[in-house]
Amino acid sequence: MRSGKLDARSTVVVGVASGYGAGDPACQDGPEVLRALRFLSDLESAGKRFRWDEAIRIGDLDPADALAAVENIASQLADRIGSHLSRREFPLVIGGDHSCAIGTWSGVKRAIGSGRRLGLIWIDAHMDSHTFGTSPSRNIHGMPLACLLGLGDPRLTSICGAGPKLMAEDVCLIGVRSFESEEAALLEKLGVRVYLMDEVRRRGLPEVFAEARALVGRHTRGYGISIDLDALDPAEEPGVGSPAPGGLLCAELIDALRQVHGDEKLMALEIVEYNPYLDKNFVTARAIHDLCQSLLP
Ligand SMILES: [Mn+2]
Repeated sequence: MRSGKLDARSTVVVGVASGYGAGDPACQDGPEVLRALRFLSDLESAGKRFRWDEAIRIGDLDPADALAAVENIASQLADRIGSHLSRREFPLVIGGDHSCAIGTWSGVKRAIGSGRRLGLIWIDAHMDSHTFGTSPSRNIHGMPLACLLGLGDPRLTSICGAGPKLMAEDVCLIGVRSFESEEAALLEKLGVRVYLMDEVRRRGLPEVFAEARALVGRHTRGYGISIDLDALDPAEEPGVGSPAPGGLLCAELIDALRQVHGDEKLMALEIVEYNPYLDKNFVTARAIHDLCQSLLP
């Protein structure tokens, strides 16, 4: 095991019981199912310091008001992330749909301070870079990256204060293969590096991932990793919110994440869009466990 400051930190899992940003809310039950399976708690027996936090829920809000629900979840999650980081705990966020990323990374950005920059590796079949102006579905889980870059509904871009939480040159996407032209145009205009699945296949994930890490670490205090499980190939991993054929293999992503183990610049990890109702024999639940095991301190 490599040494590094991160090895001293214990991991706290924050489950986000929210599918309000998705067309189908099934992902909201993902954290509860994973907790009941005790897959993640088993990491303790591998010598990792580990605990589950109480799950984040909307309480008495009207779940039909998706924007209010996502805003509420993001705000709670950002506060929770801030308190964990202040205790030097390593936050592992388990979604829920991907709209929770607005809360996770806004919270990390606030915690590292206004004068410092945050990098982010976004591993996803999609770009998640819509706004209400461009999204055909209007589902907010297609918008979190745009929000974090400062574009979108003010109720979502002003979590933890107005303004972008990420600068375009500190962000990259890996594994993309399903997107709308407006999203691609937005990311290109901003200058965000996108590693489409074709490029990953051509160069291999280890090389692409190493380059991505260098990119998000170059001008930043630290960086995060956000994994949408639909980045993985649905032929292997059925339990995801929006399957898209031709994705990453779980084993190659695990190998890539091993590069990160012990990296003190890794601020938090997020794994989202687990749909337990589409999972078969908990194979995708097991994949989440294995992904976490590969890089957690
Ligand atoms: Mn996503």
